[in-house]
Amino acid sequence: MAISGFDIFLLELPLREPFVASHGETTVRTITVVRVASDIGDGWGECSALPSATYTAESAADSFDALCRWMAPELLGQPIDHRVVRRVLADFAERPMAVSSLEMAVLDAELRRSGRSLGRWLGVERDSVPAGVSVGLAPVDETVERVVDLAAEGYRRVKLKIKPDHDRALVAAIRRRLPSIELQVDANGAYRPDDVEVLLELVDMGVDALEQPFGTDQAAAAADLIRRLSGPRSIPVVADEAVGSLAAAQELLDRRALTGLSIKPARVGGLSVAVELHDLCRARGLPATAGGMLETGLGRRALAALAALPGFSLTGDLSPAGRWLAVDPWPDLEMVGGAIAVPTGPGIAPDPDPEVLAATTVEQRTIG
Ligand code: OSB
Ligand code: MG
Repeated sequence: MAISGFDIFLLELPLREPFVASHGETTVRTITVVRVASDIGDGWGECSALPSATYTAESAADSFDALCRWMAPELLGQPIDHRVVRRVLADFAERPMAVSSLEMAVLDAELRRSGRSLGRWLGVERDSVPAGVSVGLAPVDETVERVVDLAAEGYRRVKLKIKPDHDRALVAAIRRRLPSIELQVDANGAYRPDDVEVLLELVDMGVDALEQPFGTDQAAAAADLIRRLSGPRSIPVVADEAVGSLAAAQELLDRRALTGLSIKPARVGGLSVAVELHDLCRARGLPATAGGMLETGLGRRALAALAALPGFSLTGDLSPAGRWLAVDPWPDLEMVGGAIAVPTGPGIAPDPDPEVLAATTVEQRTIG
């Protein structure tokens, strides 16, 4: 029951439309995926690091390199047990997305072997989750039309990317056209502490949650904003890139610098840490939201299962992978009636299509 090897792939997947946020623009989704081989069978994991190291310090190509050189070799001969991955790779805390991919691959192999789905392993009770969509930065008129179309497709929640001077007019226009859609805004850290008045105005305009308004080193500004959002204005201030671990979440909680958490399995070091963060949120009564990373159908399936846990009270970035990816080796999730079914097949996802995988692979390495 030991790990015998890995195949590590760097893929280039074209996007349907550029994804623009204040941390940069993505047009081709370079992404690293891993396949683990063992005597109980194979499993697949996704390293969701973005093409460039702008959102967090990890990037797809750099992760590919680290996985091949240092991380996968550490696991050769180890038992095929996802808990071992976390323990053996404890020194790679600076590379949570790469660790996450290896944990996912090993967990997938274990679940496939026992015929269980990820949802069953997590113990979820819901069989579907509401669909939500993230909308990149674009001119206001264009964004409004885009959001109206997405709402007509059935999405229950929209998360608008905002930045200074691209906020009030946008939120006002969306609220005029869609008075009751669940509306979150995500600044990816673009505001400065003295922009707090603008953020309060957005809340008064009917924003339901504010994601990462300030930089990751601006906990005091987040705490100040939270203090000023009392009473009817007390919407969640959601931390995204500021929380890369359980310890980071705990510290921000102690400083009263978050009142909601975006949980992305990759960003926090894997599905098992994501579950621990979910449990922390539940214990503290904090709303959680399942955050997307422009994943393939593989990563998106993991997210759909995770989002079915009871603490995810804010709708997540739960759109099919095809919302962004024009080409994807994995079969996609489907949105039906504004909801996405929690996958029920064995493991985390079915195998990728070998032809699409080969056609999109730009580098491949075998370890072991
Ligand atoms: O800040 O939430 C973010 C995607 C990549 C990196 C950061 C973020 C995002 C999203 C989610 O907004 C988009 C999606 O996967 O649908
Ligand atoms: Mg975000």
